[in-house]
Amino acid sequence: MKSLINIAVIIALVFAFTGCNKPENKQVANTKLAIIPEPETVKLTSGNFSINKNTTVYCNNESLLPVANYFNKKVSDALGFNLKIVVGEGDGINLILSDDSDNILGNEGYKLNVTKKSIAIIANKANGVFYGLQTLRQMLPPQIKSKTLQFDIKWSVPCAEIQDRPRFVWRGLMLDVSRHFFTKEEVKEYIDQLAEYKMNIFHWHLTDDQGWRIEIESLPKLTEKGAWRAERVGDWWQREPRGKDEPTIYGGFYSHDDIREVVKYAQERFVEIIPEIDVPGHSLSTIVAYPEISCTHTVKDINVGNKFYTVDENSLCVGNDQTFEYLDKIFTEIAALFPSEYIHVGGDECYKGFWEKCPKCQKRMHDEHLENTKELQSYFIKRMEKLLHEKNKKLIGWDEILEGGLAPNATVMSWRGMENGIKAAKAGHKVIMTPTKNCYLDLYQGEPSVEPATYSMSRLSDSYSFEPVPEGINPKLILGGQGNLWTESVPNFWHAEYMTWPRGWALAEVFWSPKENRNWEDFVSRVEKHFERADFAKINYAQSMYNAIVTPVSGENGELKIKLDTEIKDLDIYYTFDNTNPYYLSSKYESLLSVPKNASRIRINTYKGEKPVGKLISLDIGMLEGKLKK
Ligand code: TNX
Repeated sequence: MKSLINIAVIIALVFAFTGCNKPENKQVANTKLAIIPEPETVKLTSGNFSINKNTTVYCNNESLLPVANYFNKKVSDALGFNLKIVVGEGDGINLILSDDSDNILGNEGYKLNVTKKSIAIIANKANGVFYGLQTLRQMLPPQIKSKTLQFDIKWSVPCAEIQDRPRFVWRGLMLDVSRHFFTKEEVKEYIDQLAEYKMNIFHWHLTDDQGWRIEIESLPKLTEKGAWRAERVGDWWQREPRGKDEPTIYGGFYSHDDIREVVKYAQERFVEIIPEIDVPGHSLSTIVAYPEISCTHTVKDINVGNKFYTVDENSLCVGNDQTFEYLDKIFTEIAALFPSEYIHVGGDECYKGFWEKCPKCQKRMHDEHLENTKELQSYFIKRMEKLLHEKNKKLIGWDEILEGGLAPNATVMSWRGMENGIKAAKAGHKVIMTPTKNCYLDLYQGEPSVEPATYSMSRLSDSYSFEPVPEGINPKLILGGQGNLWTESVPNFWHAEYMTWPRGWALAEVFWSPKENRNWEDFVSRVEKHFERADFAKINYAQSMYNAIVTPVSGENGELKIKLDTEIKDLDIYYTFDNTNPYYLSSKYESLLSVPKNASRIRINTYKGEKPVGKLISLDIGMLEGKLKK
């Protein structure tokens, strides 16, 4: 008995000395700091470091001056003064490139130590220091974007020890600038926003059927004709094609100087830009400019969002050698403008119907012993890979590039689920996972009746629960993942922000944080704090996670029953069938609802206590009954 007591005493002492009995684990500590993406380890210590007019940023190496300036620019508007920035070290904010590379931190990791006297951010590379500064910014009060001084704020940082590094090397967001055009300034703003959440890849979808957005000096018609279409609003695919004499006034493109400016801006934020030129399908804008590289040579209009697929030709002619001459010109300029290791060549959703009837394509198939048009697409992609290789670039394509045989060194972006990514990885190829269900930022993020029109559903919880590495697959082949914002239904920048955040924050955490640190409820609590930060920063976001989830279900006799739910916890749902708006004194949802006789609508809202937090949802009972029958 005595020896048992001794053992218990020894265990208690060991725990006391190692700090294992501290109530504050890293999860709790970060719930307080609310950093997104969640760092690998966080320990809060006592006290604060205060920033004032005398605070100096010390760089131990001149190469860190740009990141110090970036940090100053971000916080000085809010502070109302500039931080002094010098090379050296002292009591202040120290940015430190470590002499001997720390293997644990790698290329992008950092350590952040905040004491009452000073702050130290230590990393092997400037990237890591940049990410440490992003964490530091999130430990400060929200910073307003504009010269409005935040007088009554205490600019202090809680003392803490953080060690952090990313899980994946590819942490991306894609923006489609073809369906709707986004200005150079907007693109820069988007890049700035993603870098704040430690994302490092901006995939720039530059061409599609609805517009060619990058100047190609050797083929000027691509932007003279391909960048402009008739102006339209309204639901995508329901729009009227351009009228006979209608002017093509909607659009725009980036000049070479614009591109260089954006590339530099991204580099300053450690973001690599992956340009995408979508070929051989999705190429209507190319064909509008140069009909001679299509199969039928018919002159066409840029698509305005009307139905055209399979009717109007939008694939390049693969039988025509001129197509490859043009592509060589295009990719020579692209390769010179973008320093990235990879170039994305699209390859998705290529309609092959015109190839079937084209004598040149048929001859190519005969000469190259290709059995079908899938193999013709594969021939095209393999030729593109060689063409890019000559320009010292590697090829990425959407997962359709697997069809008909994958090019030997291609990297695959898996979008139609994970299966094609798995197939490619099993064949030894590198993969970026971006399945629609989890990563498509153009989909609904909550109850469709209160969201702008789009299709299908990908909620915040779908983004957050995404796991890029499938079981049994070598994790080294999964470079990471990315969120994709297709913009058919995104006509302006504030709506692009609305669609991106907070789902993009969830993806940022999936791609950066250790898998075992992920916790949905904790994430939601941090998202709420980031909503507030975004308000200060004038960044739009969606609060769809507060809206009720409505599901029609079939009762015992096939009658309509209504199930209500919420995506996040601690919300009460109130509803009415009497054509009044719900209030916290209305009926509270407890279990499956039966529809009262003659009820024509159900109205629903969510509350936190007595405060409405969701959007008022009003649904026609007949419509819900109709859904049940489908
Ligand atoms: C599929 S994903 C596409 C895009 C559309 C998107 C809409 C992919 C490679 N192709 O062209 O914009 O769906 O969600």
